[in-house]
Amino acid sequence: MSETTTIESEALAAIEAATDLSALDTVRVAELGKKGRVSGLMKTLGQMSAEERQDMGPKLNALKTRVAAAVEARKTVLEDAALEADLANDVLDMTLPPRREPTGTLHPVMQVFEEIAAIFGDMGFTVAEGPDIEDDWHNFTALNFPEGHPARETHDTFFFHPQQGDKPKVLRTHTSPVQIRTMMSQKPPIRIIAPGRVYRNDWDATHTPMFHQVEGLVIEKNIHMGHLKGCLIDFVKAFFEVDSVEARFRPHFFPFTEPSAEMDVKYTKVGESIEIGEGDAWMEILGSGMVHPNVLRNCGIDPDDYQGFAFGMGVDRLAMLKYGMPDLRPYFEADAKWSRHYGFKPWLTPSVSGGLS
Ligand code: 2NM
Repeated sequence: MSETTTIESEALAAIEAATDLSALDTVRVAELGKKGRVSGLMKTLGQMSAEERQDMGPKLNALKTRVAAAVEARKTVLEDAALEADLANDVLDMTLPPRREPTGTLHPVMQVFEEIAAIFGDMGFTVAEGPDIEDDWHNFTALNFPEGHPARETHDTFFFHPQQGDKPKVLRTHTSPVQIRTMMSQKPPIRIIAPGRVYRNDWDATHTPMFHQVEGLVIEKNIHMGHLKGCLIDFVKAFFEVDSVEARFRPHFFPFTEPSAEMDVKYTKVGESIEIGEGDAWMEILGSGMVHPNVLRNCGIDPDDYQGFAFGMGVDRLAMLKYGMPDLRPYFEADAKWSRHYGFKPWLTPSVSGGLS
């Protein structure tokens, strides 16, 4: 009997002394487990006489119950203490944003659209838009492409099936029809850029059947080639975020401008990437020219009163140049890894004063 009292008092002391749940469980196993001391006492019942068993059975059972109850009681205390400790540590930072930052990104082409709009916006241009499906007149005729003129064939046009003998509609091959619509519907002075998708039936390593352009148009009194050059040099400096750019305007032909010029800028190759502004090689960056008098007349503007300049650039290639993307194909593959690498935070709107990129 004294052995049972010793075991009980030792067990209860060990239970009280357990300071965490795993220490308590060690005590429980040592006393109540299969090979535990209390279980050992229970096994002695088997060797007892019937009378002894009648006396000791209830006593040992009661002891086992008391020890088990002590374990449960201690467990509750320790669990409560653990919860209190967790709650004390679990500080809620009310300054954290209520939503996680979005994981989606802005496509580099859209970022470059925004940057270009910010730069020309600072120079007093507004953004104009028009339909992707155009008629022959807005896409070609008004722009001084004569019927059957070979320049029409250089555009690899996508034609729709003609409806009731009409001339077929086309997917616009450039955003110039937006300039035509603007000149038809607004009085000068005009300063617009037209960003958007354009379509040509051409698909190889450097051409996709849909690509992105920004064109621009200025119509005012006494506008000349000097305005064109100053405007475009300022644009290139702002876009590539450099203090100086060496540029040249190389004569070219477009049906809708006269004279026409392509703008080249000096660049340097630094390893795999390219730095625009200075260097030993020329890179073509955009097309431009003084709006052809026929185009002005087609839109109801008297070329003796108003002159204008216009320009156009391929945004996909500008984005590749600025952001060091070596390949055009991933633009259209929606690869999340590529988007995370080259994409932009969609809530950071570019501005010339606040930072473009
Ligand atoms: C270019 C290059 C040069 C252009 C001309 C016109 C319009 F409508 F005023 F005649 N819009 N865009 C133009 C001029 C576009 O893209 C390479």
